[in-house]
Amino acid sequence: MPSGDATLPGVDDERPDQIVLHVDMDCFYAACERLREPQLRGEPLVVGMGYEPGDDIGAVATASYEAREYGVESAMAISEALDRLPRLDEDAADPDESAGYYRPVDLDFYQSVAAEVKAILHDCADTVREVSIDEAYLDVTDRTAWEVAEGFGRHVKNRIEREVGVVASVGVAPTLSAAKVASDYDKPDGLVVIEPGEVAEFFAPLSVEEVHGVGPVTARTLRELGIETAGDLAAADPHELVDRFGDRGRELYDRARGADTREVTPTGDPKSLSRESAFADAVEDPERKREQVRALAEAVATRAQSKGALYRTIGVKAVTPPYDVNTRERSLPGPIDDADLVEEIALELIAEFDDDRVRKVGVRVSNLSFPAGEQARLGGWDQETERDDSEAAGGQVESSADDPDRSALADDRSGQSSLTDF
Ligand code: TTP
Ligand code: MG
Repeated sequence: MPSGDATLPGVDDERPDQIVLHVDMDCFYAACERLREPQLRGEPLVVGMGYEPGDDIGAVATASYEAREYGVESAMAISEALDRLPRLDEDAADPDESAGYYRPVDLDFYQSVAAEVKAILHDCADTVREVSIDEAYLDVTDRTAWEVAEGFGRHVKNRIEREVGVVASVGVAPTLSAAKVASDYDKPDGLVVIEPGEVAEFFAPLSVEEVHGVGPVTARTLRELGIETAGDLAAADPHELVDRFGDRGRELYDRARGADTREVTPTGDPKSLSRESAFADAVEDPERKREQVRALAEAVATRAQSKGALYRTIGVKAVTPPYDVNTRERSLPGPIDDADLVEEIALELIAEFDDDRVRKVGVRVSNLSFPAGEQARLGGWDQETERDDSEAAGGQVESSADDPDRSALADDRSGQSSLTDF
């Protein structure tokens, strides 16, 4: 154990209540090629983007681990890869031992393999965030426990290998960033579990480059300050880091400590869209409640429209002191996009609480459908992320037994940027 451990600051923003599993496929494109050409297994194999068989143009998309031994890396020019690992003459009677196979990218095929993997992941967890073609986060809190988390991780790995024929590396940890570090730690064919309370210790010996957001330039500056490892960064004076890097300094400090309070928010269509707003003090005046509901109804309807969503159910929420969450909803015969109707129904539903003291009101549309498909929703993200970030910062999110779509609400709030920006 490194001697500095005793002085490491504790990470109080870990989420021991959450079990996150991160999956990242090993040399994914190469693994896909090996599925349909089993003779490529165990061989050095380079998959090239913009590469034509026999040519030397394009860049390396991925290299098998055998090819990486020759110094071939993702994003390297094919011409350079060929210098390091000559192309095998596949027709030769006596193939050269120190040459490798080269194949062009076939994204459609890789996507079909990825879809099979993702189907297994969705079977292994209710909440899955797909990050890229070969990478996803799963919230497996309800499916396992820390005592048996390694076995669960192995189960996921084994299912992928048995049912699809490609190998995944898996990390299990209490936070998303630690789960990602864990899946990368013992690649290929890795399975690493970091238990709650062990995150800071696990991060400590890693080089600063492993801390998300630290590139080569920042790493050099940190080294000049005597900061070589994530542990050094975690033990550094945060004020000094802020002096040197501004707000980013604080962020890097937190990341080095493994602090990460994010939840796994699912990709895909939201199940509901909602807006809520708290009063400074509980309000009895029915007109003030109505005024708030009108504004929220309009905001929700506008957001649904920006996402190209139709809804069939309109609901309200009224939180009464001390903290009772009451929800009412009404379903329509068919899907609609009608801001006036959202307001009208929301006002009728909230009338039941006219005589109650209410500390918070909300409006929600659910039973969503997206007739125009993916494209129509893309424009909604940025606008939504901005607004939702400011709302999330207010800490207004609450959990409640009679609010089954809370995970969908949380998804709305954090938006896409929460993962990619971290
Ligand atoms: P990665 O998961 O980064 O790489 P990998 O799966 O090939 O290897 P590892 O075992 O280290 O996870 O990326 C997934 C796929 O994305 C990869 O197989 C090919 C593609 N890709 C590119 O096309 N260009 C790139 O620069 C990188 C990094 C990946
Ligand atoms: Mg991968």
